[in-house]
Amino acid sequence: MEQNEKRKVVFSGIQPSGNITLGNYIGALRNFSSFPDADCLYCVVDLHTLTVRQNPAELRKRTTSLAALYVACGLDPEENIIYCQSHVPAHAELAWILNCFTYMGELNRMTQFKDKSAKHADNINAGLFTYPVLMASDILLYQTDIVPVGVDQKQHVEICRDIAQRFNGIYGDVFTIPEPYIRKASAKIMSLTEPTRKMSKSDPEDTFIALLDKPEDIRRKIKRAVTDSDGEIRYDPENKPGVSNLLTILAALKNQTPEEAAAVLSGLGYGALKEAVTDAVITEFTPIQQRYNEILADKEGLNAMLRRNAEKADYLARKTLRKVYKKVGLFQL
Ligand code: AQP
Repeated sequence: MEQNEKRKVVFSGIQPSGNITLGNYIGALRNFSSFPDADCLYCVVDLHTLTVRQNPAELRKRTTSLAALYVACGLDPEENIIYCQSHVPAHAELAWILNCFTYMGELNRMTQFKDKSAKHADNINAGLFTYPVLMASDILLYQTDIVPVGVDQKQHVEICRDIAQRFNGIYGDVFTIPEPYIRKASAKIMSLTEPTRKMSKSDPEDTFIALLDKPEDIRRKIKRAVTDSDGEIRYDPENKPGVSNLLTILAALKNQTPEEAAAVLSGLGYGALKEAVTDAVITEFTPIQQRYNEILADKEGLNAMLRRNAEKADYLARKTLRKVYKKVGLFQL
């Protein structure tokens, strides 16, 4: 790297809105360690979870649990800024400003809003609608270059780019325009019971594998995963969504393509496929769970880490926010 070349900034976050799933792990979490030469921020985006009603005690517990999981998955908290969104007020402050630079029509097109409105028809709140603006603020506050996400979040990164370009068009180069980073093979893991739907942490337990599931639960859930009746192990997401989903999981964990994973098992039955997936998941998760238990045993150490890193994030976020306030004409003392 040239001496004066700016290091890239990576930002991503996960909501503590349920038990972290195999989908969150394959689509996002495990890709977070792919940027050794960048300045990385990994946020527990707790404010986002309030768009759906949460049990307060559960939310608090899941927030520290997710921070511990970040570290357990290999992110060194001295090298990466691991923190909690609500500990850095600039996220909510910038969101207000950017709300005033985002059109209703743009937000109306967001598929996540449509999906979540259908799922929570009794609570279609304004926060659910403006969720992408808060996400844009998360990203833009840190002058982020790269956003590692699963494919379901691509549309939100695109609207973030649009908002940033619109703002820069009026006020000059205030924000870096971010790029999504989506690993093709692992972009979308589907539900075990309804393999045409995304695996989601806020869905019922038997639809997903949680990163903290016990081996016997992993085995049971995969055993019950929906397949089909034709009996051939072949990667064909359109006609064989269940089998293809299992192949995607296996391939992602073994760094193969789904076709390669299918070739290894060719001629065998679905029992063998499920056995292979179970072994791969348990092998991957066991060391993470061991580290997680160690980290969680030192609650004070975990809290101190979160406090230290929130201060670092706050310092960076304030720099951008001051610039934004000045540009839009807010009087500052
Ligand atoms: N099934 C999935 N396959 C691949 N990637 C996935 N991600 C989520 N589900 C899958 C990725 O995980 C990251 C964290 O997502 P989030 O917590 O911010 O929100 P989400 O996308 O809405 O995740 P969930 O699990 O579906 O949460 P709920 O149920 O609360 O809505 C993102 O990078 C996402 O792409």
